[in-house]
Amino acid sequence: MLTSALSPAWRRIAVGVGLFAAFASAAAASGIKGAPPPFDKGGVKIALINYLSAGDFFQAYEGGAQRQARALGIDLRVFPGKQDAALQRDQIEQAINLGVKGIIVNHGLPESLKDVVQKAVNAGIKVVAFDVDLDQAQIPQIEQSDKDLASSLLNLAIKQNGRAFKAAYVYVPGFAPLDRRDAVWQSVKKSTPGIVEKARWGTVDNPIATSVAAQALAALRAHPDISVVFAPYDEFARGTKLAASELGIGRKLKIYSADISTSDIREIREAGSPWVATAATNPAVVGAVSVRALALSIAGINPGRHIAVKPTLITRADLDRLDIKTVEELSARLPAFGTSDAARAAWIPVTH
Ligand code: SR1
Repeated sequence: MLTSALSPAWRRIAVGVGLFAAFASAAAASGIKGAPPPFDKGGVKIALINYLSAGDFFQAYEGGAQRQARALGIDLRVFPGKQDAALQRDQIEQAINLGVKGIIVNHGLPESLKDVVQKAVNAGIKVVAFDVDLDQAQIPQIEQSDKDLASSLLNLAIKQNGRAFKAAYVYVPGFAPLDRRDAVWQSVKKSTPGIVEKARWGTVDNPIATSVAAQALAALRAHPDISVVFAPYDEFARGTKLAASELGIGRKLKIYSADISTSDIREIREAGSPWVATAATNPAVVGAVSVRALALSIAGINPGRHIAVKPTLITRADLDRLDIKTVEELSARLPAFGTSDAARAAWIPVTH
């Protein structure tokens, strides 16, 4: 809208906002002193192309990426994920046409991405991938050490429930982090035959937690002897917890999950909650690491083929003991959760 079409008061606000935007982009355009090209000049354009955007994890991931991009004077274009492989391909094409210097691919289906990502690489665009294995040597892979994440949860489950219990498992194949966590679940079941998987469910249909709850309700009703649920994605835990509360079995069930957000902390600490532990990174840190890894690549510095952000095992007892109510409080109490050493360089101002 033209400012001349506005009332004088709104015109002053619009001019103010315009001046702020112009000032901010001038600051970004001026670049970072001492940084390698093109960051010395600023205004570097990159794209974040998501497969999934809904839910606390992905919102916080995007927030962390935005903050790190701003600190680097990067113009970050975010493409929302709608769990639509064709749309994600199309968005990569759009990013190529926009003339971006780099692309972060956040989740997705490898088979539908490989050729279009190769097209970007051939065009000289740097690519990093978070939680999707694009199987290309020049593409750094970022992950949350899913093996450690799942192992720490299952070791705790065995410590708290013994080596023999009836379990349920929440899983959807085809997502790299869930597949890596699944490999650990399979191996633990093999080495601990007393753990019997009585039921399995899982869906990523939106809204995920509600869809999972409908499945969990039927399975838990059919198998009242289940005492442990391994649900390594927070949306899976939320759905299972909803079903347990509907059935009034919250106090005899223990849910072990992954991921954390402020609302997850509330759910874990709720009186009688079956959600007893989660293994998680701070998703904002993972978003920031993704941007830093891409910035290094664009600057011609190899950030490494595999970049891992280490998860922390967080129990309800820890949260209660430290009286932690938010992710920010958790980051302040546990520095290893609030920041990462991955993909750093002296010229990169670190936000997380
Ligand atoms: C559907 S995949 C969900 C997982 O992706 C991220 O890695 C989060 O940790 C979440 O658990």
